[in-house]
Amino acid sequence: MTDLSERIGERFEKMSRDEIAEFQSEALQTSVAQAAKSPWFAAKFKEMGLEPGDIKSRDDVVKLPFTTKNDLRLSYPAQMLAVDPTEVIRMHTSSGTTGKPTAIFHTRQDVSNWAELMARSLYIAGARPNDVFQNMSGYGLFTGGLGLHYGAERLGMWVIPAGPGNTARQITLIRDFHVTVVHATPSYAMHVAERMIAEGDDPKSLGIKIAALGAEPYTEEMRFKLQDLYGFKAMNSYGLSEMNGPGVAFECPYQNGMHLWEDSYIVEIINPQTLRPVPEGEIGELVLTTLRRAAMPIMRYRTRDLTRLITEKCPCGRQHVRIARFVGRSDDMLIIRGVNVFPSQIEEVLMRHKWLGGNYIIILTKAAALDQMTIKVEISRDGFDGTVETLRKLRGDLQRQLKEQIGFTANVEVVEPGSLPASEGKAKRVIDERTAG
Ligand code: DLL
Repeated sequence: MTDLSERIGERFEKMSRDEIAEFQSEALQTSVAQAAKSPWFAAKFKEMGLEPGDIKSRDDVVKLPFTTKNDLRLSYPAQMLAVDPTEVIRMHTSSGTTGKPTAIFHTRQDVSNWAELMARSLYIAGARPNDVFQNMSGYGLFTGGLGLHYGAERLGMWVIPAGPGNTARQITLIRDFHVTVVHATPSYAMHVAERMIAEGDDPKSLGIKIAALGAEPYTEEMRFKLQDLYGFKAMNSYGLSEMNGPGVAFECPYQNGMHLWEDSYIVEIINPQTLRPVPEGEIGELVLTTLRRAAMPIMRYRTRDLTRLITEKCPCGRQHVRIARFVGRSDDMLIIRGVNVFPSQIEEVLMRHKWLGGNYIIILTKAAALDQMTIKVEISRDGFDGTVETLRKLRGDLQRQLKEQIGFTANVEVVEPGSLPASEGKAKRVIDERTAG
């Protein structure tokens, strides 16, 4: 398999809307028949009185049952396995920090399809075989390591499997091997930049051209800040272990939403309360059905991730539908004094300020039965002029802008650079110290 167009699955990448619809209808029938081979879906379909043959086109996806994270936990370890165990060559687990892990299985063909999706994703972001790629993601059960690794190799780049952490070594490797494409979480990319600045170094001097950034929510403002610091193009990258991992949706150079690979997933956006589709273009919960996975097909997986579809034509010419930057997860929504707040709304305000760095945390407490929110944010080493006057003005501005954004007053503490816990993987932004009741 030497031809680049074959390696990235160009025939899928270039599909027209009609071709996508036709392909999906076929692939859904195969995927449902395959799912029915697993004890979990066999029982589920039986309970619903559904025969795989009832699914005749992609529109019939609505007849299928939803699958939730809890279903995956209940099916642990292998109730959703749809092939003979000897056909499995890899498993991953999701990074959930609470409860039982959820295991996802892959056949050789599944791993190959995933590598193709990942290679295609990196390709549309602008990466080419002559690039040098450094993967700063955790290897192991987390999919950001091997997922990106296989994709980058499939594309044909020179791959450095650096893994996360050890920031000094990351910087040396990037420099010594003229790395042009990196992959990291946005919070870790920010940490590396701030470390360099603290040491009198300039992230721009690294010469990185493209950064694939994902695995956690981040705002457009955070993207701008990172692009400014490094001089690279920051490309949003989305995926989740249940749907393989990275490589579900990726940005093209127009950076106007992520193309979701519809040859591999059927996408729906639903209202999480009513479970009905939202009107086109409105924000709702992303629901995905696998089309090209044999070991573990998953029907209508409720991701909990909130986004909207962008159906206007993309100037890049690709016709796979785009999803907008995530607002957050339905389970990330904070309820503070009865007001619904997403951490991303706070990040948006913070990242607009040139005097502030990229690291912050939100602490929730209770005082006299009233919710209190304290935001600790690091000052920027190069942006801040060091005067008390500036600091006072900054706090005042932040408090006012946050009030406009979220509707109540938050305490803002501007802290020393490097004083908040640094992130190597997914950043933990919210500490909720409110006790129930
Ligand atoms: O984070 C897969 C991945 C690895 C994606 C590397 C991109 C890059 P999980 O650990 O299962 O898988 O976490 C999936 O992370 O449901 C979202 O809530 C969140 N997430 C992932 N990418 C983005 C993104 C990997 N670009 C969960 N924007 C998902 C916002 C994201 N949230």
